[in-house]
Amino acid sequence: MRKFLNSAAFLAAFLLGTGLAGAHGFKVGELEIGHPYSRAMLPGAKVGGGYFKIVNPGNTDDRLVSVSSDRATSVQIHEMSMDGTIMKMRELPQGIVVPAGDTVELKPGGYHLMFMNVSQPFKEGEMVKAVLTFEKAGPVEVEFAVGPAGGDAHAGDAHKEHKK
Ligand SMILES: [Cu+2]
Repeated sequence: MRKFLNSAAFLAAFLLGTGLAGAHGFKVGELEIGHPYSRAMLPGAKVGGGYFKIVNPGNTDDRLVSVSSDRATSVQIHEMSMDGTIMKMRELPQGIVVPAGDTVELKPGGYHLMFMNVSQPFKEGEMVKAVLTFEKAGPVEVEFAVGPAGGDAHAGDAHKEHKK
């Protein structure tokens, strides 16, 4: 089953990856994972972010429960939000619910993944593999397209607290 899912994801990546730069997607069960991407990490940086869209056209809620990657010792699911003027980050141990008929977006400033203790910093232009596991739809291997080092809060101060 896992093997089938992986090859299906690979095929989807191949078919969709040949279009517009970065416009790639993956499917698992009824869920569609749109354009996973990350940013190039600065030398010495230990954490990398991960972003994508999850579309759930089905009739049942699902939940992103865990993520793993051989590029990181662990991958955490985080939420970033403004508390007044202070940017706050917290890990979501329960993951992220993807309601039936809805779309959830992981993006800078909101929900995101954190690749922890990355030993080989992500470089622009490479693809970083990770496995997303959903409560109902199961696991799916996806690839994060690494773009330029961004000026968003991820690359900078907001993530210093993650390095402890
Ligand atoms: Cu974070």
